[in-house]
Amino acid sequence: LNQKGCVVWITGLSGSGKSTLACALSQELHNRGHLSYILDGDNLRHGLNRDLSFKPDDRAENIRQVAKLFADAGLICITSLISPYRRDRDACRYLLPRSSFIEVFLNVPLEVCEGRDPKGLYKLARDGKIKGFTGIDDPYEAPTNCEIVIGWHDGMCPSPKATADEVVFYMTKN
Ligand code: GGZ
Repeated sequence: LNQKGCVVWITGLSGSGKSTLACALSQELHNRGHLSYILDGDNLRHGLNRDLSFKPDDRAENIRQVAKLFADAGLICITSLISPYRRDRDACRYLLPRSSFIEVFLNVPLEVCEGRDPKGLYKLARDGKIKGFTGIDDPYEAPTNCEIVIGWHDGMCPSPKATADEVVFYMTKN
C-alpha cells in the first residue's frame, strides 16, 4: 500500500451509504496498519462548518482544502460528503498528485436512497419543507471519469466490507 498521504473522496446522494463505507474503509485500513481520518459532511456541519448553508458556494466551502491538508500530513483522508458538484470534487483532485486522489462514486439510484430516508429528509424535501435538497430540487452531478464506481445491479449492491475491500485493492495496485 502507498505510504504517502492520499484522499479517498466518496461521493453520492444522501442515504447512499457514504458514511457507512467510510467507517468500513477506515476499519479495513486500520486492520492493515494504516492511519486514516474521516471527514464526514454531516459531522463537519455540526462543528467546523457549523455556519455553512446548502447554497452552492457553501457546499464548495464545506470541502475546502482540508482534505489536502490531511493528505499532506501523510494520512489517508476519507471524505464522505454528498459533494454534488463536479467542479468542487475536481478542485480537490487538481490539488493533489494523480495517484493521491481516488474518487469513489456510490451509484445508488435516487429511488433507493429515498426509500431508505433514514432521517426523513427526502420526505421533508418532497413536502417543500427543505429547499435545495440534492436529488429533489438541487442537482447531483454524477462523476463521469472517477477511479471507482460502486454499482447497483438488480436491486442489490455490494456490502460495505466488500466495497471497502475493493477500494483497498485499488489503493494497493496504484
Ligand atoms: C442535501 C442535506 C440538505 C440539502 C440537509 N441537500 O445524508 P445526510 O442528510 O445524513 O447528510 C446530508 C448532509 C449533507 O451534508 P454534506 O456536507 O455531505 O453535503 S454537501 O457535500 O452537498 O455540502 C443530509 C443533510 O446534510 N442535508 N439539508 N439541502 N443534504
